[in-house]
Amino acid sequence: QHNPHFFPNRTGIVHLFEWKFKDIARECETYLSPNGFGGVQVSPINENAIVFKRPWFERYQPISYRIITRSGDENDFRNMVTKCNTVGVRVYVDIVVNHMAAGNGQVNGTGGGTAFIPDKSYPNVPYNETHFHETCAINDYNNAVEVRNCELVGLPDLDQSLEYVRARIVNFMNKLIDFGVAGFRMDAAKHMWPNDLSVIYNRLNNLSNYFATGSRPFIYQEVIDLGGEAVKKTEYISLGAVTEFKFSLEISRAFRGHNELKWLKSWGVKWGLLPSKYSLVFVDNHDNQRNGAGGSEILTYKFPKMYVMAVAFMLAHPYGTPRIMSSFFFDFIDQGPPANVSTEEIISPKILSNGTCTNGWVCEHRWTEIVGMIGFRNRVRGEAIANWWDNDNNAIAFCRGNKGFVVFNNEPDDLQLTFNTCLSRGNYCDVISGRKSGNICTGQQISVNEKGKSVIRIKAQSVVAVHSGAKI
Ligand code: ARE
Ligand code: CA
Repeated sequence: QHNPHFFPNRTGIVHLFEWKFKDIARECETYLSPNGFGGVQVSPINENAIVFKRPWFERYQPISYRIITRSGDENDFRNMVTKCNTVGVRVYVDIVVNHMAAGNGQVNGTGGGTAFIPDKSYPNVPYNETHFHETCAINDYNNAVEVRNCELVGLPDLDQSLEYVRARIVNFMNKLIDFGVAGFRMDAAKHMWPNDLSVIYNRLNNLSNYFATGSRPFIYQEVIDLGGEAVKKTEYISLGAVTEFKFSLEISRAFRGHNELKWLKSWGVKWGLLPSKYSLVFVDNHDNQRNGAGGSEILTYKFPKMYVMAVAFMLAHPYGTPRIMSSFFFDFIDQGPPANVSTEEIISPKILSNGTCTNGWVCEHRWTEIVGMIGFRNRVRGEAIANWWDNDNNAIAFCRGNKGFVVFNNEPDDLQLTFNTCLSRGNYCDVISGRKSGNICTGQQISVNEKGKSVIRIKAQSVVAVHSGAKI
């Protein structure tokens, strides 16, 4: 359950946060597949509570396991999964089963269902109060029992030790597996007992016929462990991968200039990160781009220069399974996705002729630098880091075998030096400032001599990356 099942020569999971299924299907066909992305993570797909002003977080308040949200219905979801798989892009679903919706009285769902919260009654599952833990609040993260059996921000807490609850969860997840999903993000896994999760995961079907016979679903569990709490990320790694929030924090700190880049030479387990195969990595996610774990250190689209460097490093370095955040613009924390003010329908991203998005969507995954580094990662797969170089401060460079070379300059001034690129003689397109288009580079061109050397100029706070797939 640690294998993401990417198609060959593909990598990276793009979180198309709050996108509609129809738009995701089109994105798989027209952009993600042709550009080598491995898969997409979709926002929770099951019926959720309609919360006043439609904040993004309402998707984390389940009303039932029927597939119907502002992203679309079951039919839209199935079509999307089929289309994405057909063009070689996998689908991972965000699964919210630690809890159900909160509220004061009756709450309405996105599929026309209702719940009556004071009785913990969710008739469209159905769940009643016997399926939940006693009401208590999580205040003390040093108490594992409280973290697992009390309520996360007041959300009624399901008891996954009960056979009835396990069966509801397994049935929901198996239905999605049979539709063709490749795996799941397990929301709030920290708040569920590893043993209960183990029973649930073991009852999941093998993946559908889009996958090799006997394939198990990829599972990545949301366990925020920055140290110093009762629940440890290592409790979950035998069950599946874990979201490595320490990666997000440390990489953000480094590229913010709060820790010299030269230290990244030992990036990986020496930094207290999980072994690579257990580690789902990202610069920011939908929570910490707003607040929460890591807080103000976390780099996001709001700091484009530093953000691009951090994402480029994540993709250039072989550690972990990378996830790219694809956001909508927001001014305040609770702000929901772009939507029609009267119908509250989500507005589709519009793609401009230069390939970037508008209508309120950031589409980080379409930034030249980020998609260029997806191409880099695919090209250098299996090649070790070689020829590490640094200036003893905030400029670093390395090769990936003899297939790729990358240099990061987080100094206040431009840098010009002769580098050993490990590449064969020829001209290469920098995939950060542009791309290879036919026989020309739309950005900077890098000439490598017969000794593998090249004089490269790297602007302050930027990256240059070349690989054998972008040779002209
Ligand atoms: C909303 C309101 C609350 C209200 C509640 C119930 O904001 O004020 O009480 O509804 O009415 C998301 C939002 C929440 C939102 C919730 C439900 O972030 O604000 O509550 O949806 O709509 C902990 C958990 C971790 C969790 C984070 C947010 O361990 O699992 O808190 N992350 C996931 C998702 C979230 C989602 C949920 C879980 C709930 O990614 O998007 O919440 O499904 C330290 C600890 C961490 C802790 C963190 C909190 O770092 O180590 O464990 O994370 O602090 O910042
Ligand atoms: Ca719980």
